Amino acid sequence: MSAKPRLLVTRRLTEAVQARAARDYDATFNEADRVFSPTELIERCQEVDAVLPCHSEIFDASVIGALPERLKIIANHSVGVDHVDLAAASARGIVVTNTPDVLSDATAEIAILCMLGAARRASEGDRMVREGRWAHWSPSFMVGRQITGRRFGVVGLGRVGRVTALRARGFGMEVHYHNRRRLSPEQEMGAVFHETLEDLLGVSDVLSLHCPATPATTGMIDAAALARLPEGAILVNTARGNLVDEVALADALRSGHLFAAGLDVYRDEPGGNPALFELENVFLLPHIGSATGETRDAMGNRALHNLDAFFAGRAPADRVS
Ligand code: 8YV
Repeated sequence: MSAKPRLLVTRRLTEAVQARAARDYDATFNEADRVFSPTELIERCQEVDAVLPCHSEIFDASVIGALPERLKIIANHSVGVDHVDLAAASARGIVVTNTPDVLSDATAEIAILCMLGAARRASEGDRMVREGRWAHWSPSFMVGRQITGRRFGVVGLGRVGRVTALRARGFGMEVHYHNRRRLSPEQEMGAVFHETLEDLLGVSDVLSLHCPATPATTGMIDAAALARLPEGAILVNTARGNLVDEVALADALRSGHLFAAGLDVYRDEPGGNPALFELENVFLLPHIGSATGETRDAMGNRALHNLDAFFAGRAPADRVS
């Protein structure tokens, strides 16, 4: 029997996933769950045939250029792959996979939480009660925005976008979307297609971002885009921080043009943007879109499934490059 492939798992994953990885691979784990520096990441990859990273490990061209010949696959534990330079990986003949589908429900739940948290001033209310500042009540106290029956604009009606749109429809929201290409009627599920982002912005009482971060989408929600949103709109971002110009967002929140924003992702992670912390009308979460036990198990299993296929000589189902 040939030796098991050597695998580096860069972050601590669920017990079930690590047990499966230990059973089927000659696996090295990161029990301390420390984020490796680029130098450490390169060092730890030297003796392995495969790596199973999270979005916290950046495989840019310089890291990929320093990977050993024997390393043939980067099996990501994430749907987003913007932390991997796909062109550099493909030039080196390294296969890259992701974990689509399995995190759509969990991420859609967080998008709805961000929408409601922003619309109904959840952070502000929570802080007030918790800090003992709730000394007053009146009919005009903490009045928020009702989202029922409003227009829900989706940028990127892909897997996560579609589940989120279905959930939004549960609130009687009318779904609009913009994609590079119009979807089939079955995939659209009655959502109204807008050929341009500009058109979508104009009709979005709530705008929810679900597209990948690419050079083309970086900074797409800038000052001009925010200005196109209807007065009192709400921005929800559970995709990637760099889709949004956070300086412009803070301005739009400060001026009141946007009623609020609900964010799970930031340009700088971990940490977020201190300019946003000062504003009452933002609901902020620390990138936990897919953070449920079920989904973490499913993501780990999906990554291992891709590795199993690759080492069995088959095409991994979720190959992105
Ligand atoms: C994950 C994510 O928590 O899958 C993604 O792209 O952003 C998150 O859901 C993270 O990437 C895990 O590596």
